Amino acid sequence: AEPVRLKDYKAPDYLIDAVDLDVKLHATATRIVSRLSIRPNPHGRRDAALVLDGDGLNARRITLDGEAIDLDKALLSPDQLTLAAPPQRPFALEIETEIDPSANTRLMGLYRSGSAYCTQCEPEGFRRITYFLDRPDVLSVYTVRIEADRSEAPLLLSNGNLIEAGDLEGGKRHYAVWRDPFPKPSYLFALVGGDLGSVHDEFITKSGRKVALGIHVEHGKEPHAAYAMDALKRSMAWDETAFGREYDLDVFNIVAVSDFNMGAMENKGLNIFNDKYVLASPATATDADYAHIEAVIAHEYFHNWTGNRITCRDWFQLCLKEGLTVFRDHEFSSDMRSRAVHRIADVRALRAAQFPEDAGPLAHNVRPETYHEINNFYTATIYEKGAEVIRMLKVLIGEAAFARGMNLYFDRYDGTAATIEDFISCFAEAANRDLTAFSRWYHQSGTPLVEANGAYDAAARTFTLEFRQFSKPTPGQDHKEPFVIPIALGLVGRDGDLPLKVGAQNGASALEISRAVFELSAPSRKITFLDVPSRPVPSLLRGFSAPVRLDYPASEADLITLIAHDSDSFNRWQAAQTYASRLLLRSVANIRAGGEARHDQGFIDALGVVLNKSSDPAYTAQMITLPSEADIARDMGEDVDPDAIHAARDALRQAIGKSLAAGLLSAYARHAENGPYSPDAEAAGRRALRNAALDLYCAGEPVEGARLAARQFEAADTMTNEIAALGALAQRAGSLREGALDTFYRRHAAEALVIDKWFALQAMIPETDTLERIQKLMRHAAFSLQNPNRVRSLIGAFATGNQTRFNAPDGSGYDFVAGVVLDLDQKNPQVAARLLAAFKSWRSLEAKRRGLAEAALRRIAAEGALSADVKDIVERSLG
Ligand code: BAL
Ligand code: ZN
Repeated sequence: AEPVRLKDYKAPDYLIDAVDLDVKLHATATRIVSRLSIRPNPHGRRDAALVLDGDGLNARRITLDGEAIDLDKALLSPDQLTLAAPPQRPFALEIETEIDPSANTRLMGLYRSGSAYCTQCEPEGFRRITYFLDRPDVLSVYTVRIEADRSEAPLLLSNGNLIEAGDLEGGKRHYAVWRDPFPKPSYLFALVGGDLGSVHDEFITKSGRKVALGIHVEHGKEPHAAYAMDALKRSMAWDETAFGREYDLDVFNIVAVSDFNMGAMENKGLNIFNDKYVLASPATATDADYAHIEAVIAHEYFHNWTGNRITCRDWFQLCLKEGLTVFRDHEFSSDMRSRAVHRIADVRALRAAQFPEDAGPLAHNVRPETYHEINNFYTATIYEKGAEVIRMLKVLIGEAAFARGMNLYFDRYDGTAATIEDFISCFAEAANRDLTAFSRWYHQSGTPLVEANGAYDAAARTFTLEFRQFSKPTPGQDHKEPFVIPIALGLVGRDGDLPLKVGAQNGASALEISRAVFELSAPSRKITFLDVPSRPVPSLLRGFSAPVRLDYPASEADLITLIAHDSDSFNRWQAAQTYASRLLLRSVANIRAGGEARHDQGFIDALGVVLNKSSDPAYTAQMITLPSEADIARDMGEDVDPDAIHAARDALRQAIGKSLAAGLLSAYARHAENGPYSPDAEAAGRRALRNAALDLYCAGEPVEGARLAARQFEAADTMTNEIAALGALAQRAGSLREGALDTFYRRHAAEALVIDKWFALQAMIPETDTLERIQKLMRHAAFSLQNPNRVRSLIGAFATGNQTRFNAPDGSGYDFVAGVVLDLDQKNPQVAARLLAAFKSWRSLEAKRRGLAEAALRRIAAEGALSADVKDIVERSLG
């Protein structure tokens, strides 16, 4: 099929001002009557046919202004309803469809999760409920009447405010009518019916309006929704102060379901969540889970303005709402927690997920120009890189202009379906600056490489930095224009940061720089700093000021200086990572040449100093956590041998663990729980450091370490400490590990989300019999290929978190994942395609593995009946 192209965008020929839905819920035969108030779009083509989208639908009845339409004449198919010559005036179209929610395994449209009914309509799920102009630039006011058996679905929810409810058939059945006064695209429609437990609270907005808050979860899980409710209220308050955005309806509901393709969905006034991002208790959720819940609750809430009030003109603009909303949720989490630690975590995540995407066959623009299957564009590039681009924009134009630009955007585009150009124009106006070149970040894919060199001239007391940027070709883009790259920097001397002076233009005297951000917008740029008393160590790309790869030939002594003295906390961490990565790359080369891993006592001692000084445990935990195996693979870029990487990293972990055993034990002891449980950043940071110390100690002192881990495992009363201990025990094969795994299962068998951790931990064991273990676990009663969380925990964790076994030298890992993808494609193409994307770095592997991975991809491509989702990923992967 032909791809959808941005350049072909045309305004819709018809608009739908109002939608009245009448939904009679039934497990296998739900009836939907949809009454549409349609009129020709003055900006569309006159006399055009009206083509409504469908997906697997069957209309039972259609009327136009009350007159029945002959179904044969209506050019009806499961995927389309066409009126060849609709009236060129406002008219009413009524369509009745019947769908089977129980048979909906794609979890798109109306489906069942457990006994509840729920919907997912983004991006193109509404067309699986009724025929519609299912595109984001058609905005309608919805009134929704839902009817159901009271016993099956006492709770009936839709978007907006409840305007009527009542009993039918003497209370056996009942109904509710919801009306959402804000015009919205169909992808934001939602409906829930079910028997759920509810938690209620309220929020008073800054202008004094009372909002009723509800979180609806499986019965018995109500106490586990308390943290999500708290996060919601903090999100609402923060958006008022940080962005001036107030909530606009009388109610805000969140429903948690256990079968969900995504993390959550921002439907207007009725967010539907994967229960993983709602439910938490100290005994079932880790500190990381709490942080994710806080972030996702905030993210979906923030969409109310960035996504819902201002939506996307078309799906090419997806980053308009996603990049911006991720930027907003990062800011929120940074304000709620430690900004420094948060930045490190965000950059780790960006590099882990987005950099490989941008370096491989699935690379695409932050604002794509074509797609075959939009489901496949909910990517790290749209979300995380999209957020980084906005962060860069803020660095470039400054906080004040950025805030003015945001306000302009909210004022000017409220109630519309906008584009990236609309968004950028607000900042260009607010900053009075041409942002055309900056916008290349939206139009060019790939991660630029910035090479930097420094030269100190002792006689002239100058230090000259030279930057060059390079961009490799990416799919469909052979040549790239230079990016505008903000480089925040400092010069670190013996006593900390040196003042920065550069020569001013036109013979004027030297200028002291207060805002040390330099723009690299040409292929290269040279900067000379004046009055530099001694050779400084440059600290470049502070705070990770741009999503680029930086290559600066710092000496190891320079890196040690930065680790100890850089005023920028991100770059202190980065220096340690860079040092470790260099050591590991050298070890990998040695191991592949038949030699040994390399050690470097200087690096280990530097970590030892960090560990002992530790005034900020969360930050120290980040400092002592080595780059992951995937990080090293990415730094290599080509000819990757995952076994050599694993061996090198393991050896370094052992060396650190042995050498710093005493310091690790002492950090472990100093950071024991010191009060009642709290999920806050401070308490979580102590646990993070303690568990990072345990992990390294176990690597260095396996016998003593296992004893310590076993004690922690027995005594743990929080999931954070329990799973960390289990992870440490899982490092070594044997009865201790298997016993602990059994105990863990027995303790938590009733909690599916905890059993997901049990699946994931086992899937990531880097041993040859792991694949066999996974195949056995797939037959476990707790596993189901129908449930996306189970699939991601067991198969997804293997494909993305087990570098050595997914990339097993005999190709067994590739074959296994390919097989699961094909099975899953029959049920849930979206999740299958997501799993298949684990192959995205196959071209960077060493030759033998590359051949095996390609063969597995070719086998998938050769299958006759692939979904559009899987077909798109496999074709682009091989392209
Ligand atoms: N809009 C899809 C889920 C999310 O990004 O919030
Ligand atoms: Zn989002």
